[in-house]
Amino acid sequence: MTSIDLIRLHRMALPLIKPFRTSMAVETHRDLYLVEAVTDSGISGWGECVSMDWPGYTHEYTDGAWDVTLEFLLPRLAEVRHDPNPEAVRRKLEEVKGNEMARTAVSTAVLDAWLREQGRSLGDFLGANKPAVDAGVSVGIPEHETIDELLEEVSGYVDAGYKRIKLKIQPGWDLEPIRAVRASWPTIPLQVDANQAYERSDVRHLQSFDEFGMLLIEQPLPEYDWVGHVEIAAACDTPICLDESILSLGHTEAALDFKAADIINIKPARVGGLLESVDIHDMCLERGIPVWCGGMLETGIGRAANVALAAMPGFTLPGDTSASARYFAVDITEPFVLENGQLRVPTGPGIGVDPIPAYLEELTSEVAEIEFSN
Ligand code: OSB
Ligand code: MG
Repeated sequence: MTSIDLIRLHRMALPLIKPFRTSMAVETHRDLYLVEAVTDSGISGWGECVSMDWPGYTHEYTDGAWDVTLEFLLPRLAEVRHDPNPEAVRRKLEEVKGNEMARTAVSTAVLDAWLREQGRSLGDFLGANKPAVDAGVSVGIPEHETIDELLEEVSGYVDAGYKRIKLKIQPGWDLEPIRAVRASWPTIPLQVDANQAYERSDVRHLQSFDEFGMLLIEQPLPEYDWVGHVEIAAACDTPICLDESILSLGHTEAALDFKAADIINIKPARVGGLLESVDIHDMCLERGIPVWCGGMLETGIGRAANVALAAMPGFTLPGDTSASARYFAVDITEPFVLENGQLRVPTGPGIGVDPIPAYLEELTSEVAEIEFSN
C-alpha cells in the first residue's frame, strides 16, 4: 500500500509571453508553486497551486496558500498518509474551510502519486472518454484597448486552430470589441468573460449582447449576487455561465435551483479539487447543464489534470485549455501543443506529465520540504 512520506513545495514565477489583462488585474508572471508528493517507494506525484499573487480573483493568493498548506493542510494529510485514497484525503482536507486552490494542489499531488503507484492514468480514473479535447482560448483586454490590437491577437489564435474565442470584457470594453470580432469571424464560437465587472442595473446593456449569437456570458456580476444573476439569466437569450460564484457542488446546486446559471465553468482549483469537479460534472450532466473546463494560466502540471477532466462526457463546450505556447516561452513540462484545434489527453500513469528536472531547478526560487514522522 502506498504511503506519502514527504511533501515538497516548489515556488516559482514563470514569465507570461505577454501580459494578461482582465477587468480585475494585469498578470505578467505566473507566481505559483508545485506540490510534490513522494511515496514510500520514491514515486513523485504533482499538483499545481493556481492562485494569483494577490486576492483579486478569489480570496486566495500564493503566499497565503503556501502558508495554509504548511500550517493546516499538511498536518491533516499526515493523518491519512498511510492510506491516501482520494476520498479520505478529500474529506480530511475539507476540514479546512475555503482555500480551495491550496487544497486542490495538495489533493491532486497525492492523487497523482496514488495513481502512478497503480500505473493508472488520471483520464482512466475520471472516466474520460475522448483521446483529445477541443481547445478554446481566453483573450485579455489589449494593453492600449484598441480594436486593431485585439483583431491581430484573435486572428493569430484563429489561424492556430482554436475552436472557440473568449473575450475578456468590462464596462467600456464590450460592445465594440464583440462586434468587431463577430464581423471578422461570423461563425466562430464566441463567448465573453466579465470577471464580475457589471452591476444589476446593467441588465439592459447585457441583453444587447444577444444580437451576436454568443455561446455564453461568463460571471457578469459579483460572486455573491445570486439574485442579480437570476435576473440577468431570465432577461438575456445568451446563456449565463458562472465561474467565481461556484466554489463547490453545493454552490452549483444552489445556482441551478435558483436558475442563476445556464452553464457552469468547472475549474478544479476553484471548487477544491478533482473529486468535487467530478461531482459537479455529474450533477450538471444529469440536469442537462453544459459544462466546460476553465483555466488559470496553468503550467503543464495543472493543464494535464484539466485536460483529463475536460475529456469527461459532460464537457460539451471547448475549455480554456490552450496550448503551452499561448502562455509561456518555456513550460515546466513537455509543452502541450495544438493539433487540429485540440490538446491530447495524456495517457501515462497519473497526470501523465512531469516537470523537466533542469527547468524545475532553474525556475524554482524557494523549496519547503516536509518529511512526515508519524
Ligand atoms: O476568469 O477565467 C477566468 C485566468 C486567471 C484568472 C481567471 C480567469 C482566467 C482566464 C484564463 O480566463 C484562462 C486560461 O487560459 O487559463
Ligand atoms: Mg472566468
